[in-house]
Amino acid sequence: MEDQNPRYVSLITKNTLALVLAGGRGSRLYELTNWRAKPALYFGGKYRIIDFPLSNCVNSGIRRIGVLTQYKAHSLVRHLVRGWTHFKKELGEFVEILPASQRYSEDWYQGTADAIYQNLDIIRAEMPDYVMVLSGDHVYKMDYGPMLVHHVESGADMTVCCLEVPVEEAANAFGVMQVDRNSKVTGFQEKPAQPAEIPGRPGLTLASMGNYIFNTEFLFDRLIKDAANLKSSHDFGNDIIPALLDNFHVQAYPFRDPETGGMAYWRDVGTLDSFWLANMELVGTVPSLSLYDKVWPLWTYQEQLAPAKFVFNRDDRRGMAVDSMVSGGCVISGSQVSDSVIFSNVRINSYSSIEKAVILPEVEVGRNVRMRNTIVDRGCVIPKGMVIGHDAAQDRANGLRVTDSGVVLVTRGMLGQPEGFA
Ligand code: ADQ
Ligand code: ADP
Repeated sequence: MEDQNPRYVSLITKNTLALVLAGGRGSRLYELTNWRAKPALYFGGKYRIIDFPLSNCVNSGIRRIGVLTQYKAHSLVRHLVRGWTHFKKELGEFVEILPASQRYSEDWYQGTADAIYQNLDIIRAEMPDYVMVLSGDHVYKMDYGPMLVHHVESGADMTVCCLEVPVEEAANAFGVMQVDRNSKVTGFQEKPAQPAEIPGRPGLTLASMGNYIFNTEFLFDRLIKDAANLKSSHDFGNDIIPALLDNFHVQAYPFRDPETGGMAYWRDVGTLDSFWLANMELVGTVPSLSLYDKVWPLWTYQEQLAPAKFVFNRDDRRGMAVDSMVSGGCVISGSQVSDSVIFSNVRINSYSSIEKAVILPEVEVGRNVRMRNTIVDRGCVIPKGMVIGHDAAQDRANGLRVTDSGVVLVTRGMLGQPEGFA
């Protein structure tokens, strides 16, 4: 097909409207998502999670994009307005913010399907051939073009993007599905306690990534029927997909690494441990996610900042960062940083030692601080001499959150510092 018409993929992506679901809290991130939705959470030194699906859209040639917001949207909206709303409407490109605004009923968005339902008029105004519903919660690089082509060529009514994950990771966390030899979905369970294994692939199950493609008319029909169903929780995974399997064609699209054909990089970063670990992976010598890939640039909002500066103290030979990423506006002065991800405008003062830390923007670390295995939320001032991540009992006594595997979270609230500044 592609040989016959070299513009085939671009014709499909051009006729696609992407709707990114960005209203979820991500409750297993605890205080990190007390004041921001999970898609607004910082990741990788200068990005927010939402930048990944949005960059994927733009790089895939899908340039009509709506972002559906609800929970604690201020930080997300501010980021989108600053970084993502410069598209040219006259070229048929836009990123529009679609907050829950009670247009169809008195309610805020209920489930994910209701969030789309409440924007039917906006879809209708665009009238794309295909609607791509994307989760705004995950970190990955994916060309959506091949998935759209797969959808069109399979003749499906709907396509669900999936990947193989270990059964224990999927249990109670992901929708899982069964497929026939043509990748047609034959069974779907939302967050089962015991996900079914893939035949011949022990220990693995086929999980939904929460990314869907619908033929537009079909989506309208299903959402209108679902809205009238009083028993429905109006959620794609719980209600819409399971109800389709008997009478409609739901196709599975396996997301694989485009170069190796093997397991693709995809991180849910839904817990403090996985958020910390996914950031730590980035500072490894050859990380499985490259942020330096010119073929698949990752876009974000970026403030104009001075270069990161390192002030070396010749007496005790400190004032450097190794195996780390350090963003603009940072000053690392007379202190030692290793295996860490340091976001913009962070100050680290003399005699401190920082190991395996993820430090969000505008943090100030006082002198003589010892910190490891820690996530520091934006705007914290770490008092001089504080020791974090060396003794869990002490951390807890200091009011910090320590996970079972020993990752420590520090927020302004925990330090008794004012939280309400933007
Ligand atoms: P979950 O991620 O648990 O499962 P959900 O909490 O509904 O599902 O979130 C899906 C996406 O929608 C997220 O991006 C979230 O931010 C957003 N969202 C949630 N509620 C919203 C609302 N009211 N308005 C707007 N956006 C909202 C889903 C699927 C599973 C699949 C996993 C993959 O249901 O089948 O395996 O995603 O993570
Ligand atoms: P981000 O770092 O994600 O940009 P902020 O830390 O600025 O987010 O917080 C997001 C929003 O929540 C801002 O409007 C901020 O003022 C508000 N906020 C944060 N903490 C509090 C708090 N404790 N009380 C009231 N509002 C808060």
